[in-house]
Amino acid sequence: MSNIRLVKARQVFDSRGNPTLEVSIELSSGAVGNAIVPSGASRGEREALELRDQDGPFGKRGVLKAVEKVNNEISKVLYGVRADLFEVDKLLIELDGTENKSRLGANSILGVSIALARALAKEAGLALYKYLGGELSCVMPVPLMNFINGGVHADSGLDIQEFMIVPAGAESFSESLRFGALCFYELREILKSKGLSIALGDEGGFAPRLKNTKEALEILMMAIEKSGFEAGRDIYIALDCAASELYENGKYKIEGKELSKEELIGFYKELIEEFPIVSLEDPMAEDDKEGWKLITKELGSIQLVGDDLFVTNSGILKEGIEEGIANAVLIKPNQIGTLSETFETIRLASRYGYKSIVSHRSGESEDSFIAHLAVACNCGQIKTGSIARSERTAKYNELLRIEEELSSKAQFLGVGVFSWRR
Ligand code: 2PG
Ligand code: MG
Repeated sequence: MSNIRLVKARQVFDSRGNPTLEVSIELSSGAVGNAIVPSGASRGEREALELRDQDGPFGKRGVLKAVEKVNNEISKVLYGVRADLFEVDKLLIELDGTENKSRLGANSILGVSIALARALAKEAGLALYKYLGGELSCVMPVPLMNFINGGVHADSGLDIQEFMIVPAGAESFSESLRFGALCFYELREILKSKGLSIALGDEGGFAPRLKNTKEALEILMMAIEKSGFEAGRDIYIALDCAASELYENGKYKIEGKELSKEELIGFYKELIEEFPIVSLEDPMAEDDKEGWKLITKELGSIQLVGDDLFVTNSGILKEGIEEGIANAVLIKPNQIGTLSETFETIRLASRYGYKSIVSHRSGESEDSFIAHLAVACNCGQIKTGSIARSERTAKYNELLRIEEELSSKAQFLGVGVFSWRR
């Protein structure tokens, strides 16, 4: 294993036009790795801190301070250090010295962690997913495709943040993308025929002004059927409710009403009865542990995903497992800040029978790292937006390449990924 010869960061732009960090690492073998860090809009309160400038040429949006941290402090400490991913992550965590990486910034640290993984994979002559996961990484993920954008990702007026289709009835990953794409084309036609906007939201889904959750789901169902598929057999539905955004003074503000936790769960129950919903992400607010307990008891037969709730943090996930809340965890490397910790969370989840879903952020780039991560950890699910906008398709396209490379070794779990052994 060689040493680190160069660590360099620069400011680039993400899919929302906001500055973000790109890190390059060069090893003494000459192998080079790059990484662009994503950025979220609806964040969990306990996420590791993303370092942004207070002022400067891009105002509060800039990441020049983070660039400087990498180019000075981090690059000096890492110069000549053995390029061991686990050891380097550990060193950076110690160097930062805070609970939530607020001194160096989770964006600075993650950029280094991913760039190093890429450089090491190159040095080893391996595809990134194989370097990270090993020879037995071969499970292609079921895509959760966000076709209607709401919440803080669009001005559609919809309270629920993400309406996703899940083409789990397909036989392979590429086939599931085909199901998704056909459905997307129909959805565009349906919206056009109703005189609704076909402009895209932050994650590449449509952002039409619709009345409410039910109308959005009905339109999705129409698109599934018009594209020749059967809802509940070929294609299912998943929602990210991002309920922390709806929570105020112990109540949920949704569709002009103020609901108690019991009423909100009642609302979800009705939706699940009417539509083929297999997964609910953040159905309750991150601070509403009672609500989470209740919903896990009542609706735990479907996938209940903690995103803002667990923030990819193994310590927080552990607490949740002990409390018996949720049954799946969303995996976003920038919520925690290093790859070692990301893998630790995935391992913990699987040890306790929780599912993991690898996820993008709403602010993304051409970096397709999460495609490799999803295959490396064999978790069977990825959430990376719609089948439009290059920063989203970059991940799908990379997965198509991986599937081609894996050839007959590729596995696709399909609907099976949503079943639990009880
Ligand atoms: C989410 C994500 C990604 P953001 O809530 O799951 O879809 O959004 O990156 O804005 O947190
Ligand atoms: Mg979420």
